[in-house]
Amino acid sequence: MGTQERSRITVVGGDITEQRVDAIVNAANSSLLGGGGVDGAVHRKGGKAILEECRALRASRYGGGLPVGRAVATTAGLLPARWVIHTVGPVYSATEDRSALLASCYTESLRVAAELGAESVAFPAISTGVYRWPMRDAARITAEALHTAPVRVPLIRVVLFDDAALAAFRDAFDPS
Ligand code: AR6
Repeated sequence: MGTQERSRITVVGGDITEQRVDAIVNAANSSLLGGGGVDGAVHRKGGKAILEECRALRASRYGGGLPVGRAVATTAGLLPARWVIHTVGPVYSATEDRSALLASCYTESLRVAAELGAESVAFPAISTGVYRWPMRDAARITAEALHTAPVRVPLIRVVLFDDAALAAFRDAFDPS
């Protein structure tokens, strides 16, 4: 792949719900019916249209819930983005290596974004909150997944909520 065809990846501090991009990624759970953290903020600020589409997806395609590592899109409701891509991160385990599932959240979300025709997509640090994944390890897995993803979206932005997360992700994406 030529240099000009690579995605441009940026790592910034901020709130995922405020990103003016085509698609933001939600760190959801299998139920698709909301929760805390990013998920809570997305549904709170995005309004009821998102939840209604999530309910419809449960009724049609994901009666058993969205599997870990998969992704599905809905409207972004009142948010500045056009779409929300919901993905389900793995709960961190110290005894079982679930890093392929975490990487899959990123690559599957990019695949869905590309299918939608999104030209920009913003990710939070999936699984590093309620799901307890250690930040530096998550940052390394995320950088690897985004740098080697088979699907290209022109602009990828990783949005970190606090200084420690931002530092960990900056180190992983721009090691020096
Ligand atoms: N913008 C960007 N990052 C944020 C924001 C925000 N508005 N809010 C929190 N973070 P989490 P998970 C950071 O817990 O670990 C929910 O209940 C946060 O500091 O949102 O994948 C779901 O329903 C952390 O670094 O997602 C699931 O049940 C990161 O985003 C479960 O939590 C992810 O934290 C998913 O847990």
